[in-house]
Amino acid sequence: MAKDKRSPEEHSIDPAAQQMLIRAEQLGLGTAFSRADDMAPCNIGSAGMCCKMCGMGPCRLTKDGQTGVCGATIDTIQARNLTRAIAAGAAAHSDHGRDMAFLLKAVANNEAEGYAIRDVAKLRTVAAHYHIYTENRSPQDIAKDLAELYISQFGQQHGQVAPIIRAPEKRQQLWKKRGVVPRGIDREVVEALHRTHIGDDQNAEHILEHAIRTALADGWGGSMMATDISDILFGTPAPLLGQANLGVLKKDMVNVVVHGHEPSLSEMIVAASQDPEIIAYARAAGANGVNLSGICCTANEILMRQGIPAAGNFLHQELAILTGAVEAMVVDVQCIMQALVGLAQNFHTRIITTSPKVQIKGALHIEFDEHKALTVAKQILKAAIDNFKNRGETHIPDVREDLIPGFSHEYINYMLGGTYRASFRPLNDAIMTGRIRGVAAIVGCNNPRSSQDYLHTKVVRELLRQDVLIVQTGCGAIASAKLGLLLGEAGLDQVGPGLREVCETVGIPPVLHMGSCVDNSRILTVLTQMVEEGGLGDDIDQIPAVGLAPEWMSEKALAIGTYCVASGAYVIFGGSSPVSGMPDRVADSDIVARYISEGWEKAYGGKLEFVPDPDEMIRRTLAHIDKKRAALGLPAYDPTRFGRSGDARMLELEKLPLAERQAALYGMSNR
Ligand code: SF4
Ligand code: MSK
Repeated sequence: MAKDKRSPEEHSIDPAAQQMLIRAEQLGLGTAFSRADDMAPCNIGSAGMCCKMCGMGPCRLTKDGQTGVCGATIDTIQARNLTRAIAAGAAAHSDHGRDMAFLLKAVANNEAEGYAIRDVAKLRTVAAHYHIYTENRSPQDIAKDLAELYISQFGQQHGQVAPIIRAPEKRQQLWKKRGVVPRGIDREVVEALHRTHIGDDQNAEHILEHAIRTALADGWGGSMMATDISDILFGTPAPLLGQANLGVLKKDMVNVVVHGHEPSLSEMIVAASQDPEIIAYARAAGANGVNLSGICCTANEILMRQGIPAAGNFLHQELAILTGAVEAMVVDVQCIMQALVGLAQNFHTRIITTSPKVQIKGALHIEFDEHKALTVAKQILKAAIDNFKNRGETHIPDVREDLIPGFSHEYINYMLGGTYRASFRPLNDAIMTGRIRGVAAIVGCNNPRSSQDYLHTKVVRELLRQDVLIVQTGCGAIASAKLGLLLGEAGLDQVGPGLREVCETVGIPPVLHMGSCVDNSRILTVLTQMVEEGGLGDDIDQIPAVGLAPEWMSEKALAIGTYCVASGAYVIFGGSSPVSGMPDRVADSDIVARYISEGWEKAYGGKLEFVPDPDEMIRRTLAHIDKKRAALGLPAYDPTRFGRSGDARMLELEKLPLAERQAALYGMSNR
């Protein structure tokens, strides 16, 4: 047993997770939490000071002035490692985008069983960005052209990836001037691997410029395309009621948990689960139907469009199996732990892999094929239903929270301005007056090296108190959902006075769930629309906004952070830094850490920093927001000016005697 073994309360702040961790202990089963306790990270590798790019190494640079066998210096090694991680993250997101583009093409050609174009308006809007002719053309014809255009972006060799034109004009010019406009998605990823091979690019800053270009190919390329197509095929999200946490599993039903990232199969599983044939099949097996729920970003995709509940975020994948109530966990791509199969062998749960790219030894593989997706979905559900009879004892924590997800940028635009004057004007105005101090995007993963959900929710709660409007995606969004922060009125007592007024007036929660990992591209779109609306400068780097990934763990998070920096945002990661070096022991081992902060800020107006302490994350966030407010000439943040309007204040005033109410209402100004 590890010396520093943590208790369930230290592993997670989520009561459902704590219950399941106690159960794991009782059963003598390991999870990512216990494995993290048992395995200390390598302090040289985690600081970015180890190179294993060739067979002369691995080289570990732990002394002043030391180089690798080839002569590589510490900054070159760190820049290479970071760039490779960013390229892997960009590849994962973008390959997801590629599959979506092929699906769109198949749907347009009537070759994809069960799918349809659900949001024709979005199809037309997206097509119009690229001057695809839309007048008097069928959605199928437009979709064919859009699919061809998007597919061509992967193998394109010259020019620029198409969605780049959706960035603010000034930002596009900056990227052109610095030579970082991505030419083609695959080209930038391949070049990142080439440049970081032994004996190639040996100038850290030059390597990192290509990291920027590769990340841009993700954010303003593959991810943006994935989001567009998901909305076109499955509907652009709008608010609806959902639930989150393990308590969404049902004792009397066949529980199927979909996990991973791609909505293509999971949307079809949603449809199949409501099919009378499948319901009858489940009833014949003694169950009350099929209960679908999600984990990770597949969860976010079907939660925000269909209201299918989320069983949890990244660190809940093993905990769901520990309930003993899951007949099948159906996985597609990304963030799927190999430990699932071994753990599932202690229960009746079947792990079903579905992607041609992802197989796990010991799992049942039922391959997804978009040409017969509904058939495959039914086959998967029948396998789960057949497994219901094997269920043993169950322990489902009675813990779940309601939430309102589905804040696409289109919906934010609509909710602020209404049907006839959809606009970001009210948001910009609220920031300009100081009612909203600024905006924070709090995104990214869970990491068992910290307490699950603690950093996410600590930062969210404090920034809300400080009148910062929060947008969330990915596992961060599910963390807040589980703790009840994604509800309208329910969370407003924890919110600063100005933000509360805005939320009550517009009728929104103070934390807006914007989707999955690839949907961080929606945040780029929101920032661009805020620039275009006017009053907050003429580029993204002038907006009082910060991006945070408090519990990051995946390479995709590094790609997201980097494209946000390149777009002008200050980005703060919690946890450990992959480029921290050990400046107290090895001089200059923090060259790259300094460059991606100060150097990138000078070049792009955005910077990337790794800050383990949540109080310091909050302090830096607020300081940055206030600095940007001052640079725009906006009034300094002053919460005492607000809180005298809004529903809650009116209800309070109603309780007062008339004279006092009048004095409160008319005796003081509410600027
Ligand atoms: Fe060592 Fe150079 Fe090979 Fe890296 S590339 S492992 S530093 S010899
Ligand atoms: S699933 S990348 S753990 S957010 Fe998108 Fe969650 Fe991070 Fe995977």
